[in-house]
Amino acid sequence: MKRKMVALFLATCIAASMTACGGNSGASSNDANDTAGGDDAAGGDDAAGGDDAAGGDDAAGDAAGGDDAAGGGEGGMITVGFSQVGAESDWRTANSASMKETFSEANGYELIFDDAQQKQENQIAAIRNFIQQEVDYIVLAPVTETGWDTVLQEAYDAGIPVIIVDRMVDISKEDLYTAWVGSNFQLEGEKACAWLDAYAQATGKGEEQLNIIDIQGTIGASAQIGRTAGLEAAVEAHDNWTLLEAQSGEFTQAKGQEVMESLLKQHDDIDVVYCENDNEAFGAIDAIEQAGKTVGKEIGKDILVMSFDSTNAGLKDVLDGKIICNTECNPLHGPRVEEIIKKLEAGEEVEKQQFVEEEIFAGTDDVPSIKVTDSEGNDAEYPVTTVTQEVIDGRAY
Ligand code: GYE
Repeated sequence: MKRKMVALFLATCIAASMTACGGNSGASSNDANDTAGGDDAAGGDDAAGGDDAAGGDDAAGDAAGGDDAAGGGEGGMITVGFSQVGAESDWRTANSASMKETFSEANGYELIFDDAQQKQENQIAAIRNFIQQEVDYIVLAPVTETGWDTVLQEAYDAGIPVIIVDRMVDISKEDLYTAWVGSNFQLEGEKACAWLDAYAQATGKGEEQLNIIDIQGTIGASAQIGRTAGLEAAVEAHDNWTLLEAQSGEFTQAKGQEVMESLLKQHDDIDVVYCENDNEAFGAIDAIEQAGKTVGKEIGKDILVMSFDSTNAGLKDVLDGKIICNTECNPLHGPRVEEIIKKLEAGEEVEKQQFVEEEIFAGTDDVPSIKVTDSEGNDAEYPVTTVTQEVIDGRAY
């Protein structure tokens, strides 16, 4: 709607005088797409009214980004097209709920929510659809990191700011998205492994052989890449840790169970199962128990199940002694994305990348805190929360 006004404005300018409104002048100074810097001429911003021939119409690109709205524009709603990965996990459900709650009509938004059922081709189609509908913002929770250049270029050429949420994109030009907000997945993996190391030491098992299984997330998703990398680095750093197998459970309970069932048939010496999310852990626990083995906290006797997300159901399993350590991944991104949009609407700068702070939970109090060394060699200390019913009740997801 707003974009049409911009098109009109441009058309009028063009008819009147090319010099009066060339380049970046006039309607826009939207930081979101300012980086467009004029190369959107190639992209043909037809959506803005077929006037791209009029030469370097980055004004169209810029303005389309929403700055013309300047606080809600003509009293209209802000339209947000959200391409969601799917509904594969409890985390995802909480994430979708957060987005829907935030981008409600009552809050002044029209949300076009698209569930891609874990398929990138569906996400690409959804984004093209959003471009066609001339939404004010595109929000993308990408299934995997690669394969986004073409469609994000299309959004960019149409002048629509793209906000990436949760997993990251791996693209050739950083300008193709405006901002990203999500978790530091590698840090999550490092925290989990630091906990395992400290726990083994604290229980006098630091020197024992640990055979580990990694039930990975969707291959190529940032959450998988980071968590797997964190584990691989820790295995590398411990002579007595062995990674027996790494297989994808696709972040689902069903696949987590299936993978665990088959790995239990191949290995009778598994000490630790490192599940890359809660739902995989639920499936793995079922498989372990059905195979007549125990999940628990005693190294050498039980199979220790580790997990990520710290959803309510995941923490309940920690309380019940089934998951030993659960590293938080916070899904409540709705308000964070809204904050970015509000800043863009106000013409303010936004951070290109924003990491969310997260906790770590355990079923024992043997390890009160963990230390993780970052890539620059700095040590950071994180307290470990022992799960109680009160802790679970006090959480929003
Ligand atoms: O951990 C998992 C979900 O990308 C952080 O995706 C997200 C992950 C989350 O399916 O449960």
